Amino acid sequence: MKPFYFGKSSMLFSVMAMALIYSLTGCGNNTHNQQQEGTVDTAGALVDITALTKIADTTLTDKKISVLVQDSLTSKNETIYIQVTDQDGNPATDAQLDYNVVMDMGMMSHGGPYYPLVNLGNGLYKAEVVFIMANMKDMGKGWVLNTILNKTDSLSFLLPVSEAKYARTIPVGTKDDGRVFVSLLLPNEVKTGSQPIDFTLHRMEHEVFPPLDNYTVEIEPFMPDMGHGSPDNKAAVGKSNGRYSGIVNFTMKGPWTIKVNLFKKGEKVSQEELVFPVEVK
Ligand SMILES: [Cu+2]
Repeated sequence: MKPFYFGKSSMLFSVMAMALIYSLTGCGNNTHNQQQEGTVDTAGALVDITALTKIADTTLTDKKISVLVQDSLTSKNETIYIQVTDQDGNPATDAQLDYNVVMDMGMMSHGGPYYPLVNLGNGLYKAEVVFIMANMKDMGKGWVLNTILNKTDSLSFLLPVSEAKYARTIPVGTKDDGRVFVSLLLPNEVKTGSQPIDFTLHRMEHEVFPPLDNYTVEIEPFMPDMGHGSPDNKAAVGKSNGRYSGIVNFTMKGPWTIKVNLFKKGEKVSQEELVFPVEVK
């Protein structure tokens, strides 16, 4: 990834300098993994909590806060689940939870795009964060998830964010909106055939990363080894909140790339073509 510049950002940290309890486990360390009962409906998609990996938990007075993820966290658009219970593990339904994310790189820190917390009920919350880079060895604490309970108590978790196997969040310069982070939400491996393809777009505005609407994400799937593309693809169009959805058609198995260009009012506005590798199984 190309280097990019972030302004100094100590604001979030000074607000959070209250009860900093770091409950870090390394990548893939599942020793605190704990089975939980039941599935939860998150706007149509069922989440099996028992299939999630707990990467951290900690206790604050009478509450316990756990951080759960699908497998592990990498430098892309990721979903994180936060669970609040009492000391006995019963869901805390009376808690009010907020959060933010900051990357501490030692000499400086910066934020990244994240969506408002979704309350799934039963003390379970869904956070969606775009990790625009991976943690770097010997450079600060890396990504920190700050949770704020009932507007007063702050608990911070170190997040082990490693480099994504295939690039899924790539920055690109644009004509009007400066540097834009383009995140492809496809998994590393997909099946053949026609299927939905989703993106999120965020721009940088000083220290925040607002979602970016009113673009069209043009896609061109391509098999570099064989020199062909595929028919019947549809550009991803906006669904608001920086979310875009289109159709991609992989006509055979093997390594593909998806070339991506950003358009606004029919004009190409991204300064270079982005290339996302996809393994079609
Ligand atoms: Cu960073």
